[in-house]
Amino acid sequence: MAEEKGFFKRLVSGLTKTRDNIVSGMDSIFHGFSHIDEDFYEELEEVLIMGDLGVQATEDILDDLREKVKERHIKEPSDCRQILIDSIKEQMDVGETAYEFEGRTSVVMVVGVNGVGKTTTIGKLAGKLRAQNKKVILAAADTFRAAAGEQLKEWANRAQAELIGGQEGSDPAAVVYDAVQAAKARHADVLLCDTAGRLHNKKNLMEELRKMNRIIDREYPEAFRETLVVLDATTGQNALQQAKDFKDVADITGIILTKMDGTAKGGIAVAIQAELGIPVKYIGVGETIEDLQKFDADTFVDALFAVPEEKEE
Ligand SMILES: Nc1nc2c(ncn2[C@@H]2O[C@H](COP(=O)(O)OP(=O)(O)OP(=O)(O)O)[C@@H](O)[C@H]2O)c(=O)[nH]1
Ligand SMILES: [Mg+2]
Repeated sequence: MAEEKGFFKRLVSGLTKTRDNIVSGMDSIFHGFSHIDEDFYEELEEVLIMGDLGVQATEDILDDLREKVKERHIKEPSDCRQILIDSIKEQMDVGETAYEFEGRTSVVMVVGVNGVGKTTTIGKLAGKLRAQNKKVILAAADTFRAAAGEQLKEWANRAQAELIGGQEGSDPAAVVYDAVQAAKARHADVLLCDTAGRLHNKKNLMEELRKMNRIIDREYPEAFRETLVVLDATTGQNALQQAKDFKDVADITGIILTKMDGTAKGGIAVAIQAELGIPVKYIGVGETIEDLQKFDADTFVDALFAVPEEKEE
């Protein structure tokens, strides 16, 4: 329980900039308007859009609010606050978020454009799984960038996981092949595959992903599969577009939003779940091995709208 409380506190503090960006704007509308009219809705819309909740989610949230205001004969703008909170939660509901791979023999492909935090996230995930006493193998299938293998090796050491790598410029699919054989031979619980964020072009990158997937399908059909897209929360709406691009070529099972610490654009978590229907499974809240947390939409919204302690009376 104490740990849970600490976790929530860290989330509340990590969301400070997003809160300043969205919630304080909303609160000034709730307090600044004496009645609910078109201007009120328009200003709310602006705050939600500026807060990176996305056009789709914003419209749905406001439609829902209008309906409830009518139904419940609400007159006070401040009475809209809780309705809005509930409505955001409802928008983000993508059903039960599954972490089945953590308890199965699984292969987790981690994809995303360059610099979003794939390698770091794999290191953190490996740390989490090792803490549960799982046997973890990391595949350094980013053979494109010179230092990528070294970087993953450091994380493997930190997390005490095994690493399978290849020469720079070698075929990433061959690395995946070797890693799968190693995972089978050594009875690994989870194989985490790091991939390149940048190849010669986007088509190339997507082709490479397909190829790796085919190899895992063929060589390791009994493994439970997970494909996670890593997105950098600080890039706001760009992150949403990246998720859509990957969704077109791969069977994406979840999203990891990194760099949630210190960004004002945390609202993108709402847009992603509402518009893509793909669960955000983890969020990155810093650069160390502990800075990866499971994501729960309700907790996220509660933390976003929480009154930070120093502001409490
Ligand atoms: N503040 C913060 N920084 C992060 C987080 N996740 C990753 N980073 C930092 O982001 C930078 C890029 O991370 P990488 O893990 O190298 O990203 P990548 O996607 O593997 O990059 P490429 O291999 O070049 O495609 C590093 O400096 C990380 O420390 C996070 O949750 N919070
Ligand atoms: Mg990397």
